[in-house]
Formats: sequence, C-alpha cells, structure tokens
Amino acid sequence: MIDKIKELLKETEAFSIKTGEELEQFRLKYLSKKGEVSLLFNDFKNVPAELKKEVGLEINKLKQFAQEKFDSFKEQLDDAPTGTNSLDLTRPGEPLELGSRHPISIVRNEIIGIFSRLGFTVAEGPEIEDDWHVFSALNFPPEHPARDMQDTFFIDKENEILLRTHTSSVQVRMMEKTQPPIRSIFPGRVFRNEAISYRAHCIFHQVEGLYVDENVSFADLKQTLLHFAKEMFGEKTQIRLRPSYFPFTEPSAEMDVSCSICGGKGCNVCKQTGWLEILGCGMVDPNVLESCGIDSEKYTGFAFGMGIERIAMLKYQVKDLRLYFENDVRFLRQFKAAY
Ligand code: 2NL
Repeated sequence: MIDKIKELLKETEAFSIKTGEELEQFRLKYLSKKGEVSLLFNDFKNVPAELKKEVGLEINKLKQFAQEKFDSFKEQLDDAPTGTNSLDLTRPGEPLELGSRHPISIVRNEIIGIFSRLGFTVAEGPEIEDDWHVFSALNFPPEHPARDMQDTFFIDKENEILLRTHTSSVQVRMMEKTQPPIRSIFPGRVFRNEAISYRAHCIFHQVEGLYVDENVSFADLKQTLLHFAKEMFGEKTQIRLRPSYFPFTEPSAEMDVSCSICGGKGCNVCKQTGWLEILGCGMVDPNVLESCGIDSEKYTGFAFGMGIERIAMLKYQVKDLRLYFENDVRFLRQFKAAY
C-alpha cells in the first residue's frame, strides 16, 4: 500500500493543470468523495496495526500535497483574465491623483509674494548653525535663557554647533557680506526644544524681514507692516503695535491685526478681544548692525519675524498645529493655492 501511495504522490506531482477543466479532473481523480485519497482512507481499516502509523502519515502527506496543489492552481486560474486575448486595450487608464500644495507652503508663498512686490528679495541659509550667527551677533547676552539646552537643540555643545532657533542667522550672514541697502525676507525652518502640543512644535516655519538703509524709520516699519496686513487679511484690516522686548531690536513691538473673522467685534477666534497677534518687530539694535560690520551711525534698519504656522492657523482656522506635520491627505487636500 505504501508503494501505491508513493506512486499516487508522483502522479499528482506530474499532473499538468492548465485549464479549469484539468483542474476539475484533478479534483475528481484525487480529492473528491470517490477519489484516490478517499479510497485509501477506506482501505485503511485493512492495514495491519503495526503499519497503521506509517501508512497513515503517507496518506495524509498525499492528501495535503494534492489539496495544496489544487488550491494554488485554483487561485491562479481565478485571478487570470478569461479568453485567449487577455489584454483589454479599450479599458480606460487609472487616473493619477493630483497632489495639492501644503497650507504652510501656500501661506509662505503668499507672504513672499507680498514682500517681493515691495522690492524685497528672498534669501535662505543653513539650518545647522553656530552660536555666533544665532545668538552672539544678535545681542543675546552670554547668560540669556534662550541659549539653554531647554530651548535649543545642540548638535555639538563644546563647539557650539546647533540647530537655528530663528532665521535671523541668515540675516546676520547677509549683513556680514553685503553693505546696505538691504531689503530681504528670510523664510525657513527653525527648531526649538519644546514639548509638542496643539499650539507648539519643535520644528516650525518662520519668515523674517530686514530693511537696512540710511534714514529707515519706525514709520517705515509701520507702513510696510500695515500694507502687509491688508494684503494678507483684507483691505479693511487694521493693525496695532504693542511695546515688547527682543534682544536684537530696540524699540521692539508686537503687532496685532483686527480679527478678520468678526471684523473686530469679538469672537472665539480672537477670544473676544477683536485682535490677533501675528508678528514681532522693531528697529534693529545698533549693536547688531555693528556686530555684522555695518556702521550704525550711518545706517538704521527695521526687522520683523512671524511664524507661518500661526498665520495659517488664523487664516484657515486650524485648531491644532500638529495637523501640519501629519500629512493626512484628508487634511491636506482641503487647501487651494492661488498660485
Ligand atoms: C517673532 C519675533 C522678530 C526679528 C525677529 C531680527 C533679525 C535681525 C536683527 C533684528 Cl538680524 N531683528 N529679527 C526682529 C523682531 C522680531 O521675530 O515673534 N518671531 C516669530
């Protein structure tokens, strides 16, 4: 009986299956109720007790092999297209899904557009920086808390190599290598060692601006930023400047725009105040100009900085900043770029 089983195993191995009919023949011959495997099981009662174990194993081996062969050919035949000419050349192509601009890119491009039309150029610089370009040249005193490990990601603490915490470092590089007039904006990624929440992230995007020339005044700063606010949030937008402090500007201010949602009447976006804070600004501190090799007796300048995430949150009423980094297409495909 063992010989018979071995022979059947060889037979099933050699059995060629190319069509559904052959597959059915295979099933009838080996796997059906009256097939070879069933017959073997029927004969099993006649096997002497001492051989039952060995014969049983062999029958099961055959059964399993035949079943697996059947299953795999069935799957192949089910998947295969019918007919001899299996390519349907009239079938329409799969449409390619069109991507969309990320909201951070949309807002950044809008800001760049507004300042480009005023004659500002765009400059970029390295994300990995040194202490001089991020802190010292910008008038941060040696013990300033922003230098602390808690705020700054250090790459090499000993050599003071770090990830920039603002794009001002690019402005320092520009002032070091060019004399005024300078009129540029500086978009880029910045890094801060903060716990991630709905309103803070360790990576975010900034646009800073710098204008250095003879006779640049606070009035120039105010009118430039008023123009920006109207372009960005609508012609009716008003601004207000509140006194503030930054190490690199003196005087310094924070700028609010009238809430474009309620028109200044008070709503939950502006927390009933009618105003939204959108940027920080000020007159470049003479120490900063001197650090960068610019004569502070001859030249003055204004500078400002804004977080793109924050402006995009106000513009699109996004309540959780983390959405910008998750790249969920259900979120991303809601934004339409004007250009
Ligand atoms: C903010 C405030 C600001 C600047 C950035 C700057 C750069 C140089 C010199 C002077 Cl090189 N100032 N940048 C000035 C005032 C404010 O950013 O809240 N940013 C998100």
